[in-house]
Amino acid sequence: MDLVLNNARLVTLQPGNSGYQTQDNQCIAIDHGKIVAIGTQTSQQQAKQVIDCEGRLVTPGLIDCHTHLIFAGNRANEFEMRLNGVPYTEISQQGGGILATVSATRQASEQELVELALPRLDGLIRSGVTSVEIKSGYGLTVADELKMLRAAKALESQRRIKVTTTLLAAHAVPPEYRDRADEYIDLICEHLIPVVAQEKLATSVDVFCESIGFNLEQTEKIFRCATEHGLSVKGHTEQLSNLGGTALTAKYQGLSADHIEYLDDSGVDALAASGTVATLLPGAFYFLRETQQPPIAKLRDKQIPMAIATDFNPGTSPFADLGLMMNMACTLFGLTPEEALRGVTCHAANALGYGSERGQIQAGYDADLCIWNVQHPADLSYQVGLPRLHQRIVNGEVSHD
Ligand code: DI6
Ligand code: FE
Repeated sequence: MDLVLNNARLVTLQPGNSGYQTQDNQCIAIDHGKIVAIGTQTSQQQAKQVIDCEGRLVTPGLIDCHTHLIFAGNRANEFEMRLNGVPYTEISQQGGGILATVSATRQASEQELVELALPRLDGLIRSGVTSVEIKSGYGLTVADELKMLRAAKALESQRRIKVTTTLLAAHAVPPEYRDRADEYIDLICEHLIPVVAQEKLATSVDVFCESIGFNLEQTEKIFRCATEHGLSVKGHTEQLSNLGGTALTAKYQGLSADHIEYLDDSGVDALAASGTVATLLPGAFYFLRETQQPPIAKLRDKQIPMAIATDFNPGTSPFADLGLMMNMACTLFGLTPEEALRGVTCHAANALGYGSERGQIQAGYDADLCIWNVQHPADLSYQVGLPRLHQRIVNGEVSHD
């Protein structure tokens, strides 16, 4: 045995459990990066390393299933503009917004992008994140999108963290393709998705399906192409208006539909039928001072898994703290702290296609764990900004990041 955790207060988040089902005095045995046994006693004499958790709470490592961590530049000026009364859509139409970050990101080298991302990643790590999804989408050329994906992957060699990458070339129409969005979609389908699939630079493809992004027809073209190349799909859908992107994502067995403030009943039904995860991004809701609430009661009623993520990005969610998002999911959307914890563990794992490997404490699962300096699991949603993480374990290795 490589590692044994003793005297842990466990919240396993195994399916079927309702309530936290907290269990005290538990041991977890870990070998070759995987959890091999859970119980009240294990054969710890043979373990190479033993950690006494001293009764601390142990949960699965947290999973941030939606971020835009790689970018250059800063948009504090737009924050100021918005508070002086200019709406986000207008800033974006004037070449600000996403396109402002695109021009800064194009000028940065892959190495510079890695350096800029590290402090953001460290924020997430301090909040207990062991797996993070990172999207491209600020390059919008073949070369710059590939550069972003490579920079995202390179973070794995800098910190003890698992990175999942998503191609979001359809994030905005690049300035060179102004009024020629369909040609840009063709470029993505013909020259980007095949390379990304071939070089395994991403496992899924995302589209910003919105009036200021791409319409349903363009979104479907990308989804069809991604599927043909063996990549999963995801959507930024129903964030600012209801276009039907969520139902389209569900039609392509999407891993997740994200934002969904404007989701209607038919969109909820489509999610229920496909098993697609509903990812809530309360940071963007809060930062844009949105008032339209995602349809939480209906999602709950249909037992649609709800994930929670930071959406970390320079324009609409500059918050590198997944615990803060758990708190916001509770205070702004009315999730229970238990739903919030499932949202950043088992449901977030499903949103990345890792539902049978990560996000739960179960034999056979990856040994990605957090040991917390808190007593009750609700504390993880209740408190913000306190140094409550005691230790993080990724693939059975204790992290000292
Ligand atoms: N929706 C968002 O909230 C972010 N992207 C998206 O499609 C915003 C990204 C940005 O403003 O830079
Ligand atoms: Fe996003």
